[in-house]
Amino acid sequence: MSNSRTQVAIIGAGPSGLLLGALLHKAGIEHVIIERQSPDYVLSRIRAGILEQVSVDLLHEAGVGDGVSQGGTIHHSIELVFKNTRHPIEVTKLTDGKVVTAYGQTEVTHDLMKQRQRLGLDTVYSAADVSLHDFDSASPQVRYVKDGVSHVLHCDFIAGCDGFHGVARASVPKEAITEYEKVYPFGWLGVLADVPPVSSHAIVYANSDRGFALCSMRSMTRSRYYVQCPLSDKVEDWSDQRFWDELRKRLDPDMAERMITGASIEKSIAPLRSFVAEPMRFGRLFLAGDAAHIVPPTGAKGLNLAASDVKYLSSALIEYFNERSPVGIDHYSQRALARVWRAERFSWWLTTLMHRFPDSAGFGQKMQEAELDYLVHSQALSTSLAENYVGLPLNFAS
Ligand code: FAS
Ligand code: PHB
Repeated sequence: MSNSRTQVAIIGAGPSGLLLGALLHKAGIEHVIIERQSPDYVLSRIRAGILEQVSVDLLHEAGVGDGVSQGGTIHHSIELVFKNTRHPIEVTKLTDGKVVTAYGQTEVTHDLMKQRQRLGLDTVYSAADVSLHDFDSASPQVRYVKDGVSHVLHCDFIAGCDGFHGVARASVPKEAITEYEKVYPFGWLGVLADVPPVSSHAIVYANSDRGFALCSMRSMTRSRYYVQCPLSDKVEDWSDQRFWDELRKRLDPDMAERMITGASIEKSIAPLRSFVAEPMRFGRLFLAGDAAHIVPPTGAKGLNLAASDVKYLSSALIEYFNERSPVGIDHYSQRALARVWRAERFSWWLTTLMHRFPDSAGFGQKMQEAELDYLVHSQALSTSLAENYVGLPLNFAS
């Protein structure tokens, strides 16, 4: 049994854990990241693609902003397709200049991992049997097995950045936590392909009576597309040809015509859910990112919420260690949840508006089309969509 000590033990080397580690290191706070998968496995998961300005600013603050500056694509609008017609929503004009940046989560994770390697920071990959102990005391610890050797990491705080299926939230006594959940009756089939994006200036969201579709990008030569599919579908049910044909049927004729198709380099089906665990602090254990909440990816909020949690949590821990003030850590949960619930609302609203629900044929479809028609002609509703899409400020009246 090997014993060691640090100030903050971070569980999970996804975007939340890596970003938190980078910000704590910059403030001179010792930390160790414990990750159950290998680096390659973490990088193999294809997920988010859109960064709010708050997230881009945080990457610069963490010292890894070069990647998004050089490889990101700034967008000033999004496009909504319904009744076979495409409508731009000028988010930048509607929000006095705010933008979103298309830059994949894989790239964000890679940038943060490279920085950690360069700085020689302590990251334990392929850690097995990770368990959390005594986080309701002043001496919490994390235990894990690495290459057959048992380790005990003594720490002052534990950050649960281990995602929806992680061990951190699962370690909290049931009576101490309240979970809110909505599971949607469909999934997203996502395809990554090395073809130029059909729309490189705006993400396209399509509501069709066949179901939802989304056209995104990772670069000018790599595209990311999704179609809504039944939860019973398996990836092997969808050949590339079937995917491209279905995607085209859900877009307007002009975009369908211009679509450049090619072999998929990644294809996966993700379920959609809304989930929030309250509170996000349990003694010396804090939850951040997907460990605490999940949004349906329609609003492109998952990764961005993880980033804002990490901003709040890193500031709170820095205040505790460097100024010996508990104010930040005492307010972390309340502060993070205020922004989480705003993003949950927006993601639920856009998902409900854009997807075909089993019981929403006929009248339900007409209601969606009527709301979309009102939206694209209403400055007020378009502004509401725009200000949520670009991301609410970190400090907002709540
Ligand atoms: P992550 O889940 O990314 O990272 C958690 C890490 O903890 C993982 O590396 C995991 O291996 C590790 N871990 C888990 N259990 C552990 C244990 N017991 N011990 C140690 N380590 C452990 N968001 C969008 O905005 N747009 C999208 O299109 C989008 N698509 C998504 C598709 C899928 C299939 C999923 C699951 C999520 C998607 N998301 C999307 C949301 C996603 O981007 C998350 O918001 C983002 O990954 C959150 O980052 P983390 O909080 O770091 O959690
Ligand atoms: C993506 O690029 O993967 C993406 C973009 C916007 C979304 C969801 C996913 O709303």
